[in-house]
Amino acid sequence: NTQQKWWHKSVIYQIYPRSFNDSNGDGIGDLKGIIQKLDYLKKLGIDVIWLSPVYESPNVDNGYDISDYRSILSEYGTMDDMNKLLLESQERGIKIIMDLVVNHTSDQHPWFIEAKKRRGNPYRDYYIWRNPAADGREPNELESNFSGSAWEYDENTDQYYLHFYSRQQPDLNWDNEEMRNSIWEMMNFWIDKGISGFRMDVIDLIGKDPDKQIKENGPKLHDYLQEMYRQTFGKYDLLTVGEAWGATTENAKLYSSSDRNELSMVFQFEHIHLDKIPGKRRWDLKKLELTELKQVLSKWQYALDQDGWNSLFWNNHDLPRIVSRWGNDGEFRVKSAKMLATLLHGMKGTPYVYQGEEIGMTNAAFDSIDDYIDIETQNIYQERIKAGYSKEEMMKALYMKARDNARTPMQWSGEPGAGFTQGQPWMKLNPNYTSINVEEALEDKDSVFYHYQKLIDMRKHNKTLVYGTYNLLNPDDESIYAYERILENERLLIVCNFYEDEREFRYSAAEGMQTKILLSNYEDSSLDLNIVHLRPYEAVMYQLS
Ligand code: TEU
Ligand code: CA
Repeated sequence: NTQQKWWHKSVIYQIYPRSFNDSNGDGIGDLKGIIQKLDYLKKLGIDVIWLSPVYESPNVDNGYDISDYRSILSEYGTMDDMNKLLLESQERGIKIIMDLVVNHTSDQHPWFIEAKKRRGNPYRDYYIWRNPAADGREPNELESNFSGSAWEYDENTDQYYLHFYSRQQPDLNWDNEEMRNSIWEMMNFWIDKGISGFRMDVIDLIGKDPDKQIKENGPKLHDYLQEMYRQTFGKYDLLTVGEAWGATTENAKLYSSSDRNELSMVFQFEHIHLDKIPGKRRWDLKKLELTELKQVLSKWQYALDQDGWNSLFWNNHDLPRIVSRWGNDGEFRVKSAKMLATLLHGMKGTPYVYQGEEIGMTNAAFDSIDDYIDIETQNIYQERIKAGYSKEEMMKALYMKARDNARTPMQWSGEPGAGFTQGQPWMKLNPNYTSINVEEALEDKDSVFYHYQKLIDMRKHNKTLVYGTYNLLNPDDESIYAYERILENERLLIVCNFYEDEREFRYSAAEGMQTKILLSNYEDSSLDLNIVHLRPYEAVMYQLS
């Protein structure tokens, strides 16, 4: 990478506002609550906040259904609070990127309210309308990602409209130039406020071609992104990250090569799908294999080494907690959370930390379907119970995969309300807040928090960590993930044991080099690389020079 960018060495922290910190006791996180925690984030050392949606919204999908892009949901505060958040973050050297949800709007957005009025309405073509099929049914077989058909019938105008998410989230028609111009204006409004970039929700869907049943990676996708670049952020030095469930290493270069003028990077999800039975949905689980994780992550590291840029993440507001998935959320919670952090933050790319990950928060495991709030979860549960699945197997799948696993309120302390709220939290707390919380973590020098703090700090000073070339070792080893990062004469060696028993690792390429331990989750990790006995979930980062 010839051209260095500020976001190459940044670490980004995702805030899901509803569950982060409640300042006024109504049980809902808010902007003032975020401002109160900026010093905490400063202490953690992150450079950028990605703020999940805080815009006006009926909250069918917790803010991913926006009814006004230019105002703040009153539950979260006011535009004054938003301005204050930008200012106070800036004072602490923290940048803010906003969530850009422009594949769809809320059905309460004025554009859609207009569009629904009659076929000739000037906003009609902002959305995607089709006549019923000959038998009066849906125009085609396209399915919504939230279960059922992607088409909703509108009786008033006798047409169907498209929605890849809930029917309260109609898809925008990106082929309409006026619509695109409205989006550019809105983006420039936020850029003018001083934000540092955008995380772009399901951006790989905007080039859709519904008549050919093409959802992801449609023919016009990259044209639209290049137009967006020219019309909005291209003039500035901003960070843009596109959510792209359909990304492959090939099209990731289309998005993120610097000479293509599109995005800084994308979120790809191949490593997230490793527990999914191929061809089935993500609720149909298979066993995780470490060799597959190595294969996928390494493929991405190699592919974008010279061209493009990777984002690195384990978690977000849609995914289960990583310690409950690849780690161990019981006896070895702390060790495995640190191991997983070391593995990810040792790689080349921009790391993302999702709120609570830095203290090793775990999945929720609610006993009752009624405790799950997420629309996706409620829909899949109903759909599958109807289709004959048992309650037990569905609850098990939810425990592993429900998005609410990531959305339980942030655990700040062991007090009632977990220090998140003085009132009744909008969503049930994970009962383990009494022992897993920020207050405890800050008091314990061996906590997961301080491990993240070190990793985040290292990226600011260690060029090899930022730009070193990645090289996988022992691809077939089923329990140890080991790799090198190489830059000129310096080398980092990262060795991670994924299991709760002892394993051996041998490394012969250190001959004649000085070996130093930069970071470990045990106090006395071996310095002799000829044969390293790794204890449960042991993770060591060595520096060789
Ligand atoms: O997510 C995209 C998305 O497809 C996921 O919701 C996916 O359906 C699920 O998590 C895993 O299969 C984005 C947002 O991150 C999500 O919160 C929104 O619900 C969705 O878009 C619609 O805006
Ligand atoms: Ca509140």
